[in-house]
Amino acid sequence: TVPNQPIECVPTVVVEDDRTGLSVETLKRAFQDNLFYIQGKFANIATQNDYYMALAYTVRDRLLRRWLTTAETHTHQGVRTVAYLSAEFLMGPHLGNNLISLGIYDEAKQAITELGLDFDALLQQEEEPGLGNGGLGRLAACYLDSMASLDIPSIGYGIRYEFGIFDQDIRDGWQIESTDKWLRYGNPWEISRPEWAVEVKLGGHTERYTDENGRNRTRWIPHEVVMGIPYDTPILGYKTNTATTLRLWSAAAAESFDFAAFNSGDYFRAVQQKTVSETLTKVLYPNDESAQGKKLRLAQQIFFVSCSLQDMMLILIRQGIPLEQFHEKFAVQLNDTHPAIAVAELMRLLMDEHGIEWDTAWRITQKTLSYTNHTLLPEALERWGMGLFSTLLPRHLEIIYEINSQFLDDIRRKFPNDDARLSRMSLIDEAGERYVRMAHLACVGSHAINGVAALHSELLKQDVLRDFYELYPEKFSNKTNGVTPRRFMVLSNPRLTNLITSKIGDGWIKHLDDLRKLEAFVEDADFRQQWRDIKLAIKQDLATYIKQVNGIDVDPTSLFDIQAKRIHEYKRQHLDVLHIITLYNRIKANPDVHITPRTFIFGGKAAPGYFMAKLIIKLINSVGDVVNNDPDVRDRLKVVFLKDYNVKFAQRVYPAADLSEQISLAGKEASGTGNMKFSMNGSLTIGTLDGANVEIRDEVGAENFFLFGLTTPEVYELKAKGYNPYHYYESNPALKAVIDRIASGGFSNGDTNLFNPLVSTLLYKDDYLLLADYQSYIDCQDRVSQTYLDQEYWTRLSILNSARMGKFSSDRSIREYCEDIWYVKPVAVELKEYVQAGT
Ligand code: CJB
Repeated sequence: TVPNQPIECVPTVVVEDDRTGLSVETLKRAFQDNLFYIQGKFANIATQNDYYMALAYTVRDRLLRRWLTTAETHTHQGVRTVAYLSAEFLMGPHLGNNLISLGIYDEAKQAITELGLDFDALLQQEEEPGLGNGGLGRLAACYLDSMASLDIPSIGYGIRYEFGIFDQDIRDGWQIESTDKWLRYGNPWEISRPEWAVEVKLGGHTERYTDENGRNRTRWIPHEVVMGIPYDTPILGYKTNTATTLRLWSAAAAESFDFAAFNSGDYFRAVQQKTVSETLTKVLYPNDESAQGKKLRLAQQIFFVSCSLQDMMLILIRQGIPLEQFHEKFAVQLNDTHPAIAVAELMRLLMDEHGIEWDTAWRITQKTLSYTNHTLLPEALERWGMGLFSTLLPRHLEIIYEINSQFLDDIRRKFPNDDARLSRMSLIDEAGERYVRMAHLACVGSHAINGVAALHSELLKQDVLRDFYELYPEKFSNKTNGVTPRRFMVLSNPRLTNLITSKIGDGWIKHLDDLRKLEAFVEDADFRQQWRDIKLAIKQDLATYIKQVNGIDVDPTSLFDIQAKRIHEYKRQHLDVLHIITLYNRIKANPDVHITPRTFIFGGKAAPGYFMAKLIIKLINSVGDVVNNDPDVRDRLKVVFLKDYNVKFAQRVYPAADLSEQISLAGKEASGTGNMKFSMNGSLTIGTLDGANVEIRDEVGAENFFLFGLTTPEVYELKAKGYNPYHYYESNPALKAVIDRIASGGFSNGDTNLFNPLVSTLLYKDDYLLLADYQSYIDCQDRVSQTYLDQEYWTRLSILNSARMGKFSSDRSIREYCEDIWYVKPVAVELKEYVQAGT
């Protein structure tokens, strides 16, 4: 028999056994069994990781029947499936989430505790798969959770990076990066499927030939062929039988050995090719919101896109479905432009590999693909230098030229004599060095284009994609981001979850709009007290952690003011710092001044090559060193930078916030999703009218949101008339004192050089208008401090914030994608009875 041919046999698994049973007793037996048979350890030598693995396998066993039945159901019903293509999936730890989805969190906890082990420590043991940078990758993960929970046939396709986002340490206030060896101790959640490997071509040249039917065809003779091996992870929906798949591709050499070199005795050269191929999926590029144009990055993109499209085709071919029906069977979502090469690759596969004519292939491609834009920042818009592109993807370039030629003809018909428009819209940037514009390719090749918050989608239409909107207004829509309440409330905030559920039942976990029912309890003083007690207890836990890790004492009754996200100038962590120094200056001017005690907490990674972002981290830590240790401050202010912020850690941080900082310059943050996670957990927001903040404020009510700063039109106007940051510095004494304290070495032991790049950027450039927004921010922060003094009032606002966050469930987002873009409907998965052994 051929190894990858399925062989039918009689199922012999019994109805309920140690691999499926959900009772505490069964879980205990299964755990001990796995420790012995899978980890191969007696308890006396087992490590914490062995115990974690034993529990993970216990849980995975319980997913498998749902997982396989889901795949079988979707195949048999021949339904349309969503394929979510993303270069990043920031999944976070799987164990706790799967326990919640299975509904056996408490049973597992009891089983592990009765065996004398620390359940929480086992959850913490999981090394999270950090296969993403920030919001974009985490959104993909939330969407997988929602698609599974809503029974939507779906599959996530991405890259199995051997090293995910770097681990961050802080030394002497600076960020230090180290490699993230997440696979070091094994990954119990994935199953590799080498029998479904596919080949990806790179480099080389193309040739024309005439096929047996006399048609002119093109053949690609690659320089190199790399294998893609799929690794599958189950994604179980919340309290449903649907378990979908995250399929990540790992690169391997097509031939383990170059036999010619091997036979000539050059063993090392023979093995070298293997190393080169495997480099492809070695490491995640750690740049968020910036495109670098590196060859390896383009190779990663074509690699996972080609693997995924070939995989979809094989799924159809195995079922005897003609590829002319590709778009009826798959809706392929492009998560930003990272997978946009799919436009050319789908065309190539359909035409060159499967003999479909151009016009049919183009119709299939456009009906299949849709594109989500995630950013307005010009530096994040991907374009590839022509030299690089033609060397790596010669055939794709030919296809792109042909698409472009037809596309430009189309524009000429609709907008005659408008050469400026043609050059603005062309898929090729011809001004100076030539580039392929990936966002343009995605727009032309897709039937739908969306932004990720109402404001962002409007700005796309008015600005970045304006020409495309004028050409195809019908393609554009908005799909405001959402986040999963399973991970970011139920799993990360069990205390609040229990309180909410005790009042309104647990329906809200799947229907987040039900949180509105909490409004009925706002005037209930007992309820408010319970709400406050829970927040305080969570803050106490974080304070303990901060003491352990940072060695800083923080007061859990102080206002926890948190900014946690990637470090970026447009996100303006340094505006937050200007506020801290303003308060510090007030204390230095008068130590007895009234100050609402605050703990300023920051978390986030800077791209390793982003100097200014790294300097902002250094500034936060330097200000902390001074403020935390100045006796005049009398512990009223504390500044803490939490290192190595990731999903696992974020789950502890969101529930602990009183105040969430969402202070990007208006018009810069596409949506934000941390803003939603904080607010769901009862923190109030201080924010600008940017991204989804606008909609959050609409939902929670203007009176429950601390708004400050310029609006987007005001930003445009100010920039148009010529922005001069120095003017704000000169004319505002408090601001001047803050900047002067930094510039004069007040946080650098007198060194006036250290922060000079930051100071001079602010004074003479200030692209993100910190100085323009400074006074408005400080006034707003003063209102925050005042409001916090009235704890009863603050608690009301906190409850209302949670209660009104229903819109921001990723379930709502996914329903909108299903209805407007994918045309995919839920499919119920029924678990069949197992056949008893021997029957
Ligand atoms: N985003 O995380 C990234 N990386 C990028 O390269 C571009 C955008 C973020 O995507 C999130 C999900 O849509 C947005 O909420 C966020 O505003 C955006 O910065």
